[in-house]
Amino acid sequence: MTSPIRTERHGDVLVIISDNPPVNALGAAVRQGLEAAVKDGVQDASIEAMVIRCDGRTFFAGADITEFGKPMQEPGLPTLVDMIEASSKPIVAAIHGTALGGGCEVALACHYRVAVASAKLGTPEVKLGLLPGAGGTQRLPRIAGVRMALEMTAKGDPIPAKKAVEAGLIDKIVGEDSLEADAIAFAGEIKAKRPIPRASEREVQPDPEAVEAFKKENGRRFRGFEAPAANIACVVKATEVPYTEGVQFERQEFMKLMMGTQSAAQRHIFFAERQAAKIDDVPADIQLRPIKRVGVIGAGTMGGGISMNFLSAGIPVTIVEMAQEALDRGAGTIRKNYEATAAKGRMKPEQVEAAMGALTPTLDFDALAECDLIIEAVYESMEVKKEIFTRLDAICKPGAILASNTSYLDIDEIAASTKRPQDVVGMHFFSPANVMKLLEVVRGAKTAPDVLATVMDLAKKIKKVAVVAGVTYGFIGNRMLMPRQVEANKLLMEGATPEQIDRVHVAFGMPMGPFQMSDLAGVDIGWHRDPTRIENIRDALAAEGRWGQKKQAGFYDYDEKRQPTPSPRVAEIIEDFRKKSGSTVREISDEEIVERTLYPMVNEGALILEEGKAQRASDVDVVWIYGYGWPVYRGGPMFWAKTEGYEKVVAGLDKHGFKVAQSLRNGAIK
Ligand code: T1G
Repeated sequence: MTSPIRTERHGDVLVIISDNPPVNALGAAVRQGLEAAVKDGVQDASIEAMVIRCDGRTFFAGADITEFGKPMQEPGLPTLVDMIEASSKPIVAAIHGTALGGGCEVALACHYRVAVASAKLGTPEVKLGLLPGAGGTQRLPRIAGVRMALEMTAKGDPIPAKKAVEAGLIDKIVGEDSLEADAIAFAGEIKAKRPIPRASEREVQPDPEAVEAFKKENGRRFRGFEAPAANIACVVKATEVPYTEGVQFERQEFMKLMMGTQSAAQRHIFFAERQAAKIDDVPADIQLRPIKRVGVIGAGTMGGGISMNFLSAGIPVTIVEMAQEALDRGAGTIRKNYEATAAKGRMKPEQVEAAMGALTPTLDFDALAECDLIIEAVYESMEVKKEIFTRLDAICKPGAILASNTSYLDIDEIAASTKRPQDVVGMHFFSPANVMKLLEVVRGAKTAPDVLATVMDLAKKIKKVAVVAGVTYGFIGNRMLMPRQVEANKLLMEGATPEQIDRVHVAFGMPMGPFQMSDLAGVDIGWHRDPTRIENIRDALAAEGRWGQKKQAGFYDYDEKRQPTPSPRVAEIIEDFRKKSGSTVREISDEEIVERTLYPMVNEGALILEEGKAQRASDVDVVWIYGYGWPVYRGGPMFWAKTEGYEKVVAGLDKHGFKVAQSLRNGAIK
């Protein structure tokens, strides 16, 4: 097998090139090739300096994650980077694309780094529940200081080349089209310079204030995660001991995380997210339909958020409303949201104007005739949606894709109201639609493969994580949410309180529990609006105007900062209902709450898979991570059930009389 590493001589400079698509992951063959090439360069008397660069779209994007958990082939990355740094001849890293994780560590072990302006450097290992395990936590603070090292390791977001220069991580920005030539020239300039700068030999001053400030600032963000604290501990260790001791500590911490369930869960989600984009029975190279203009029906919260996704991606949008006032309000909210983003420095004013310039608000429904994709985002009424799709069928051009943003309703029934059901699909965005990453793409019985593939591809362009769902009430996410809400309400009747149930979910790692979520979404969502008809606790709250945060009262009372406090009035209402329904009130354990609110979700996930309403279990996990805030370090409901143990989950469900999905009982979830 040919090595992914080759070398080229340019005078007395040896250029070492990696060509390991798609992202030059530092797999065994790459490591072995690099080791051999550097050794040759050191031994070859005619070589004065070396350059390491990569072909393809990026410099090394890290260790090869697919090798994790398998027997490690020598040289390991820590050995390789130390060998590179120890070279008696200077080595220049020539960086383009994203130098991430082990790739960044290889660059830090090189004696100099040049990069194109569009390049990025990062140590995202923490997003895999890990830490930079090849000297990164020891070299970064020595070069860029404690604060920058904490930012890069414990948060894991890459930094642009310009910022890397300011931090001392990059020595020179070179031409986008002349990376190799400029790197060779740079090597020529430094080849004779001595001593050769080795990051591991540099001192780094302790900065306890910065460490404490960093921990304080990010406490909420790191809640529940093990890896950030380990990253911080390694960076602090770098300020206390010499490099050789520091890397031993780093290795220990790395192995602890690698063996843990959190990293296994986060690595699972890394690949699950990429797998979700693949449609099993549709060829990857299917011809996609061109989407040059998008139409959105409804300028409410969802319609506005949906439009922003396309405007931000440079795709013009025609947004339609029934009344001028609603149209102005909708367009106004879009502008306000963009201006708020610009005020935070995350957008330039000219970008705001460009996005708003691409928006065409209109009362004229027929203006949608020129759109390639139309997304209906009106309130949940099958009758209204069928009327809209019938009208779209009459005016839209052949090949236009007709999509509904329904959260629950039957896409096949909506499609049947047109003569082109093959062009109809569900695009279920999550609120706020311009922020939430998840997009459930609902495949109807007649949805054409190229329609599905086009929408899945478009999702990437608007920076969404798309998952294919079949037609079933509530699709994947909401269908699994329903048994949780039902059980949560039953538990209230039997003795639990909203605070207890929510506390268990927050302790589990959810951003909030079922009742806090209900208050955020609106207790009145789906309410029959008849205050005299009180059939459950939610009716009683809604009848009293306790519609949630927007009314500063729901299952909780809220202060002006929207901080929830347990409500004596709600406790009265619950007590009243228990009496009326003759419920036996008893002590409810936290464990029972997990068994009755989370296990049924897993069970529903298994049923969804058995019915073919989701392609794979990992898709279900992606839905809950990106749509409902399920803690990524638990890998999603289906992955969690596996780590929990299917037998334990089945036993818990049996104990409470649930009908268990056969595949779950057999432990055969795919
Ligand atoms: N290892 C193996 N495969 C990888 C990979 C990696 N590091 N990175 C990407 N791939 C695959 C990916 O699964 C997909 O495969 C294809 O490449 C394209 O990726 C010791 C321990 C680089 C920003 O965390 O963030 O180094 O689906 O679809 O959107 O300290 O990939 O096509 O079959 O994501 O253009 C640290 C992970 C590793 C970076 C490109 N590095 N990668 O994004 O393409 S741990 C990372 C990314 C480490 C050391 C430690 C992104 C990207 P397939 P893609 P993209």
